[in-house]
Amino acid sequence: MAQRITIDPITRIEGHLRVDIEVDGGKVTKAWSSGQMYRGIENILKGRDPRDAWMFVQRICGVCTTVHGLASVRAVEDALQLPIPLNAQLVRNMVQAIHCLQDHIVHFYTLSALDWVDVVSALDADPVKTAALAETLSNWPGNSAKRFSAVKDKLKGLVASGQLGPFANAYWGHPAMKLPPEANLMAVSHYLEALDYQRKATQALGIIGGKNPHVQNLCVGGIANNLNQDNETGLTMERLYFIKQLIEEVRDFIKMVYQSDVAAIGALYKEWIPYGAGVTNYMAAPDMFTDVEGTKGDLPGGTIFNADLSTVKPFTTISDSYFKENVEESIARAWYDGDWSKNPFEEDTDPKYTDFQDEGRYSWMKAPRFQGKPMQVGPLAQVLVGYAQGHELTVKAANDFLGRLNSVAGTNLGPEILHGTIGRHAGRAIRAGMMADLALKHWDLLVNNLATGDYEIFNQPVFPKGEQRGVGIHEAPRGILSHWIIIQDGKIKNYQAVVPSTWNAGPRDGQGQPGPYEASLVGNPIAEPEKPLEVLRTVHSFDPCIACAVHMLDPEGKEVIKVKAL
Ligand code: NFE
Ligand code: MG
Repeated sequence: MAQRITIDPITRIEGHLRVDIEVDGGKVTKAWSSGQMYRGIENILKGRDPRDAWMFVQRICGVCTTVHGLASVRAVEDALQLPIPLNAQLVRNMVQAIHCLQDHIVHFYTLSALDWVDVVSALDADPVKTAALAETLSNWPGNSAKRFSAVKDKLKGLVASGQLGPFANAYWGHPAMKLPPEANLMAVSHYLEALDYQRKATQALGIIGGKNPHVQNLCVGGIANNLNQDNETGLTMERLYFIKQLIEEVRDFIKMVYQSDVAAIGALYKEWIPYGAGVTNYMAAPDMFTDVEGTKGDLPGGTIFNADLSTVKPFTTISDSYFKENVEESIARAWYDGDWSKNPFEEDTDPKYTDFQDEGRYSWMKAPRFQGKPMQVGPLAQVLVGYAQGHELTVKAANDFLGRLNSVAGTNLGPEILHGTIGRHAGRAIRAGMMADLALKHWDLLVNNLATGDYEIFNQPVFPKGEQRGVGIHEAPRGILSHWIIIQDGKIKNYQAVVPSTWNAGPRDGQGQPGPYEASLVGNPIAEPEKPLEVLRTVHSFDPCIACAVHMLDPEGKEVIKVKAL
């Protein structure tokens, strides 16, 4: 008989996600993904000055701190048909890339690695054998027997104290944990090192943005960094070189540690490769533009349907009509008033809570659809649309990664293995390396442009009478983000954010089609229903951010098992 399990909350830090599953015969047979919080930021914006919106919308999230600001200024600039100076484009790109480095490192180590890594088992590891294992993966200086021994001692102390801190509340000793003790010790050591490297990225972003989280250097029409090299308070060469050094250190960590760990975990858990594919329609935004018009992006955008890479359809511009004309959001199964599916320009956000209804409404998230279909978004989508187009940087990064995974696994697998839970981690690790390369490329482009004496940062926005509409598209760490604005006589008339985690975590639509989280869980094995580790693996692989996705707690349900997974 099917057993009902409710996991509420599910995320490790940012917890407004509830997932319900039915388990039958040791496998998930049905799943529901529910956003448990309503914030209404889209409504707060109505009537405000469009130049202020980016400051408000950055508060949608404390994780993807910059992306809503970027999408917002782009939406207003699209509405006004306002170009920005080249320096502004390049500085924004560095903001995007550096933020993404921090975000991907935190996701893997802090938010999801412990679904695969058994911290307690690391206590049984031999530090010398751990160093030998790590040496087969990379020459990272932190991979010494001395360091692994010190980490093991630190861990012993933690366990003896009974105060596990960030290592409390996990499923240690779970039968689905398969890594040998040495791999666990190596990963715990890298978990601790990751804290330093995410801080370096944060520091670089803080210097460019003036503050982190929530950068202060954007504005409609450009950026607010003083680039004139005669002044001492702006983005001087000294600061730029310090930023470059930080990016290089983070790049080395990503390529020598993060990518190796994901390749090793993918190889050592290769029985997991078939799980978690779910929705295999993919979409990514073009981004990291090197021109003022936003037509030449270093990150490729496009769509793929039904896991078939030959269906790839690129979209290339910052204001692509293929994207804008094909997006709708459905509220048929969400806690909003009405029963429609609409283009975001036509939408409203009018909350109407019922209860958690399995066959009715059960989430604060809307259900975004592209040409009526659910789409999976995120680093994997971006890697696949780039790979399918033969995009040079993507193809090289993906092939390098697959080579590393194959060498640990003793296999010869291709990109077809990327559809699924392990594949989403692989996609993110591949993309993190690409973004590190691009951060440095755009640093060079900026410094070379400054060398020509061009210090332009801002074009003045002018708001004509009447109505203007704009869309700001951006490839955030969790996938394609779009902000949709209608301006009337210089004030915001309507504002909608269609967010990566809404694409992935949204509920069923009016046709009953499940969203990507829901579809990805069906068929996952469940070894112990009281400890649904496998559900965490698949959901965490998307990097959930529900604060973003919904922008009150529900009463008790009728579930058989209710667990918290922190
Ligand atoms: Ni709150 Fe975000 C990203 C956005 S949501 S983390 O990346 O937009 O998916
Ligand atoms: Mg929205």
